[in-house]
Amino acid sequence: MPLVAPFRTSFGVETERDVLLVRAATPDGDGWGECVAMSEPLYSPEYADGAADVIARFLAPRLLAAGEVGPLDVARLLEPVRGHRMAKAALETAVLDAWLRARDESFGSYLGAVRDRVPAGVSVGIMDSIPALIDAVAGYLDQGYLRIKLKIEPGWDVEPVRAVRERFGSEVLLQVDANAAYTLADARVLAALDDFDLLLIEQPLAEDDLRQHAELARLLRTPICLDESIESAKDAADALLLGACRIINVKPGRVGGYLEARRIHDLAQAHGAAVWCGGMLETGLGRAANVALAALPGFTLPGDTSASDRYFAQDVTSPFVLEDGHVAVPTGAGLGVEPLPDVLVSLTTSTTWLPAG
Ligand code: NPQ
Ligand code: MG
Repeated sequence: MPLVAPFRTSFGVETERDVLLVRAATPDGDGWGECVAMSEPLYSPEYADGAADVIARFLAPRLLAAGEVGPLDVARLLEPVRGHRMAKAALETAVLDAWLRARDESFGSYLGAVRDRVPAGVSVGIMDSIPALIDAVAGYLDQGYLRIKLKIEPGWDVEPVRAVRERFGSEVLLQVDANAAYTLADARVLAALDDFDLLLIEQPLAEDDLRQHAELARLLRTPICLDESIESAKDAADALLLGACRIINVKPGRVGGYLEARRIHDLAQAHGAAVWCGGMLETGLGRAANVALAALPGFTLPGDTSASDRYFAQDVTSPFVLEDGHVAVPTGAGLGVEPLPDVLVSLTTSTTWLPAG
């Protein structure tokens, strides 16, 4: 799917989204799951073609051999296969969607949503110049986005943050995301961001730098939020108790699914830590489930739950839109949205059918 504009982060520039969808065909009807792996292993070790391969060869066969499978069975059946959380999440989501549609219950209701709409934030890529960044942020604020996240990297950090604060004022909810681009040796630059009253700094150091994040946290006033480092509820417990972060960006794909994502929510709530729902440039299918998750009570910060048109001119489902800076939680059964058949056909480059038995 072509992106409406190139999206640049500290790990590269993306101009299109390679999307992998899973359809679970069951006697009671279909269910959908979106695998959030990128086309290249730059955000995490998983990548779309690899996820399709591990699903076809190792994961789906375990489910298909298990007979009747409910949503609570999937993680246990796939547990012997190490890693590949994004691939596993797509399968679990497809099974959960089919199961919920058959029961006529929505994702939000099942997960424990307490809101019918969620505040929307937007992630703003690294730009070629400060004026270009100011224009982009102005456009998103005009559309009503309630929180701005600036992507940063060494050389694009203090000055863009200063420029956005000076132009739009101290009231704008503002945060930054480094996608692991710094080391502890950069602590002084990162501490310079303390002057700008940011909500948080997301994943400044490498994903396996939990101890270093705890050390950095002692040098900063701005709360550290972890994204790439948190692959499970166990990781979340370790990070919170180590003092590596005070906030967690919950991405269901990164942690193996919506059920594990909910465990992280519950754990963080018990710990008194805030969570928010991240984004991986999902189509309307993944976005629907994210918005449902973001409606849980512990999701107290706006997420990267943007409208469809932040990324796509034509979404796979009917689009999610911004209303008064919020996105509505779907109320229909399961995800509450389905692929538009013509759009799905026009975008599909390959299909693999994995028969049961
Ligand atoms: C993050 N997302 O929070 C990610 C990273 C990210 C919305 O900032 C293609 C597919 C490009 C997935 C670029 C946001 C991507 C991607 C960035 C995910 O770290
Ligand atoms: Mg991030």
